[in-house]
Amino acid sequence: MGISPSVRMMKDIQKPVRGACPHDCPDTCSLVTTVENGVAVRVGGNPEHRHTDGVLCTKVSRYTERTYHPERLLQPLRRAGPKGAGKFEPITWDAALDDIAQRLAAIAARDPQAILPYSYAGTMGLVQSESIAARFFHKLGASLLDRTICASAGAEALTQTLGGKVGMKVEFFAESKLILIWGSNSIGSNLHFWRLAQAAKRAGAKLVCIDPRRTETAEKCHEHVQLRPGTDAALALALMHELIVNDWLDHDYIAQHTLGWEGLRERALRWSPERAAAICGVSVEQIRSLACDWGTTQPAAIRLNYGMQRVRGGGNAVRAVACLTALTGAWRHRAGGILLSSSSMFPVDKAALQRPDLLAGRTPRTINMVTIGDDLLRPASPAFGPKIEAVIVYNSNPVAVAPESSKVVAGFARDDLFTVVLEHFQTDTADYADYILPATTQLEHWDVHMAYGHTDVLLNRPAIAPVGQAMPNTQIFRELARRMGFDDPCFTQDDQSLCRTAFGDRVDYNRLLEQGFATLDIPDAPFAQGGFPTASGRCEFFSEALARQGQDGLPDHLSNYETAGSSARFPLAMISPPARNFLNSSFVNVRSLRDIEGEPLLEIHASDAAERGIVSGAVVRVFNDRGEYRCKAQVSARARPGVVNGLGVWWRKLGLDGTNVNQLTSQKLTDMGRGPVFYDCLVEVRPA
Ligand SMILES: Nc1nc2c(c(=O)[nH]1)N[C@H]1C(S)=C(S)[C@@H](COP(=O)(O)OP(=O)(O)OC[C@H]3O[C@@H](n4cnc5c(=O)[nH]c(N)nc54)[C@H](O)[C@@H]3O)O[C@H]1N2
Ligand SMILES: Nc1nc2c(c(=O)[nH]1)N[C@H]1C(S)=C(S)[C@@H](COP(=O)(O)OP(=O)(O)OC[C@H]3O[C@@H](n4cnc5c(=O)[nH]c(N)nc54)[C@H](O)[C@@H]3O)O[C@H]1N2
Ligand code: SF4
Ligand SMILES: [Mo]
Repeated sequence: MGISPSVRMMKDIQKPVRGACPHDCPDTCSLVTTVENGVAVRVGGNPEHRHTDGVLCTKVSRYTERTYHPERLLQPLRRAGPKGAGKFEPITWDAALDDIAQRLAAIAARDPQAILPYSYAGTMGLVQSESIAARFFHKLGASLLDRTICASAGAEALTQTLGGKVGMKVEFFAESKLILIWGSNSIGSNLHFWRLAQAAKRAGAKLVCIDPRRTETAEKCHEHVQLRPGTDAALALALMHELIVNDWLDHDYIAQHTLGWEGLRERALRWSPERAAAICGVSVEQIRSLACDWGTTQPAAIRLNYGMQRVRGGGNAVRAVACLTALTGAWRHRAGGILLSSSSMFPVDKAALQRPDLLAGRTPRTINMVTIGDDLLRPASPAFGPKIEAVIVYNSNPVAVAPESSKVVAGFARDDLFTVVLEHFQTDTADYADYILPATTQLEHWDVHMAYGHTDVLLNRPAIAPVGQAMPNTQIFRELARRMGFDDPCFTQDDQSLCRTAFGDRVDYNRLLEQGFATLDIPDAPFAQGGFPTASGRCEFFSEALARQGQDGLPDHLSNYETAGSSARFPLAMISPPARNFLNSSFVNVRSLRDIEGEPLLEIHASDAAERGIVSGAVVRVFNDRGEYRCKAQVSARARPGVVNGLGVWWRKLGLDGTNVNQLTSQKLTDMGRGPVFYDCLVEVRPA
């Protein structure tokens, strides 16, 4: 059938094969897969890679269970029932690809913008995410996708403050004397950072967790600031207030390496600890003592994570927190500063991988992946452009992970929508496909990875041949490109060559081939002498760029769209942070991991539960004007009064009533970066 993926030859490898964990996790571990007679028998952590240190999380330690899962998709499937019913029949690759190419060509002949790619970070690999796929959609002239579903508020905020997704080198947290773990459940979602925090703790450091949920991480820190969701900027501004009135400032660092100090000073002086305490729902004393710790301890560092930017004011909050590091000159020490993401430190040649030049002067519209629910239901209009007629989904499960699921489901259920899903499993999204195409996993293809929680590049070699008839995403798009008549040689570039293209000469590829990873050459204390990658070269308290967009140039507290206490009908705030044994909606179908998580749960504080006659184990209805979701209640000290925690992100079809927590979340957007506000959501809970 004319398909010969370059990875098909990997057969009788006996020795361990080095790879990289593909998942959307800051740790990007180096993997070692043991293969016997062509079968992967064990996936372990590489002891030679210092950030992995020989250890993997529970999820990926079970990778062979996922790879050889009895429900793994092994052949292309064509819909054989109504949309969403999940009924499919096998079809050959050639028949599937021929038909898909014909359907896309017909739509493209009218307006290619009616075709939409939908992808995120199912794999973070630079090759199996946006390389041939991006080239394909650029050549087609399809709608562009704004990939905002996770991190764009924080990313934009960091860019407007520090100049990019840059920060401390993670290894030096082990030498910090004070670590604020802010909006991050490190034990659950950043395990290898937690090991560094533990090392710091053993050496005498104080650990403080700032999180509305009493997570396993919060329990193990010296202090837990259990604030209301969406109030981090108020807390950060009050900390600044205290730094100013107590003169815990590095005046020299502020003068030389920051911009907008006078304005920020004036703003912060309006945020007394009393004012912030009332908004955050924490005590004045706790704010004062945290400020004293931050103002008087060096080296001091902040591990910020994305949990705190999933609210209306998420961008402002990240800016406010980032400013704290320059006020005290924390950056002077290699163990001081902040780390949210290290992505911008990687010299990736995105243009070479993705080839935006293939647009050839066309400027297709951009669809925000957060509002896919509304956008799939939108008719053609001059403002919107053509109705979306086709969606090609890869590396994502929007029906489960995108907000306001009832709309997302209604959109994907449209009979006049042509949907193709490239997947490992028949997910909630795949149930709505016209065609499901089986994709290879990380054990079966080549890839190269950057990281967002450390500064090493990793190479992933295939350990086994593709399972069943699975093909790498790249190969599927090559085959489609050929059928669409795209004859530019960039469509036949193979995966190993793409791995080289990703970094060009900027990373030693031979080193990657030899040891599986290569460390970027970055100074230990990158901003000790300022030199931020902003336009001014300074840490920008005041952002001219934001002011030009009509935004407040200084960070401020913006209250949530749905502020706790503002609605009599829906009095509880709901956050939906990740479950430890799932990764977003990945792994929910892996039996042994699902068994650890049990069932979809809503953690609720004893006082809120008692008021409603709810006991642990009871099935409850969680609802608001957007929908209703049933799950089990757990009366738990992990929840603070007034806030319920609906742990994510379950497959809808594996829940109690065929929905999940995103039935309740909204499609509103953050102040910066057009991101989602998953944790800015009011609900009511009743026994079912
Ligand atoms: N095991 C596991 N690991 C994961 C993931 C997963 O699903 N499971 N997801 C991965 C992904 S996609 C990402 S983006 C990363 C990071 O994903 P994050 O969402 O940053 O994940 P967490 O580190 O679990 O931290 C979120 C924490 O923020 C808290 N939080 C919620 N609202 C607020 C708030 O308003 N303020 C503050 N201060 N805290 C708040 C939550 O209670 C939670 O403990 O993790 C990745 N790692
Ligand atoms: N309520 C709520 N919703 C959330 C969040 C939350 O905290 N609360 N978190 C949000 C965040 S941070 C994120 S990042 C998004 C994540 O949303 P997604 O990026 O959609 O992540 P996953 O749910 O893990 O789905 C990824 C899918 O890609 C598939 N996949 C993996 N590798 C490959 C491959 O090589 N080829 C192909 N074709 N497919 C592959 C997997 O099987 C999986 O089904 O969810 C968001 N949704
Ligand atoms: S999910 Fe994270 S911690 Fe687990 S193996 Fe992958 S990179 Fe490591
Ligand atoms: Mo994410």
